[in-house]
Amino acid sequence: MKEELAVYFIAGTQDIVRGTLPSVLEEALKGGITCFQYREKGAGSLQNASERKEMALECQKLCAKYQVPFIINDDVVLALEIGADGIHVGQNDEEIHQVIASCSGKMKIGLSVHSVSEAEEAERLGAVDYIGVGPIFPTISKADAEPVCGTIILEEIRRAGIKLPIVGIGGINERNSAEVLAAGADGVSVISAITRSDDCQIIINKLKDCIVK
Ligand code: TZP
Ligand code: MG
Repeated sequence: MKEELAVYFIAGTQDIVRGTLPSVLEEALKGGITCFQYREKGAGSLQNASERKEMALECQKLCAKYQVPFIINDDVVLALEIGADGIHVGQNDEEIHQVIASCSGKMKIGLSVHSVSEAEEAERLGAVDYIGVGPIFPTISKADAEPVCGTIILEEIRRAGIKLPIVGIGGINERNSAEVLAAGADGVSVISAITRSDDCQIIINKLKDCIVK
């Protein structure tokens, strides 16, 4: 799992400023992302269930072509229906025990946490495969984001002995990713660093270079 978290791209229709989600995703896959999460959420997102499913299937197909895990954000029914590689939920999404009951053994389970105690609870559950921690830095991509926690939270979670794979999220780019990894994350998840770059291949290479091998 840790290797798959290295450069974890997240996007939905609402994040695309140039081109289409499939075209941006394929560029990112060519550039070497290690994981993709389809997150259709907030202003500008697809609202129609069949359009979302169609988009999910198109993204899933692209990920399969490049052998990159395809994860769905906060939609257990869709994830099960199309056989996604994983489901990711936040603290205010579908209840984690319910997600585990429906998805454990069928796909990876990711959970967002914003504190040491939430990270400890995630580990205690024994069925969460990785945690997303953030927002590490201010983000332009999530209107209802929790307060910024800084890289210190990663150090605190590691100091508490949490062994779960960690991916940092929120305002991460090629200039600050080394700091996120040094603080204890196994990888970085990004939206705008890729969707708003002129050349995502260069950005992805830089993000990959920060991973200590
Ligand atoms: N959860 C916490 S911050 C965030 C999400 C989904 C958005 C991250 O986007 P960006 O553009 O990489 O800051
Ligand atoms: Mg949420």
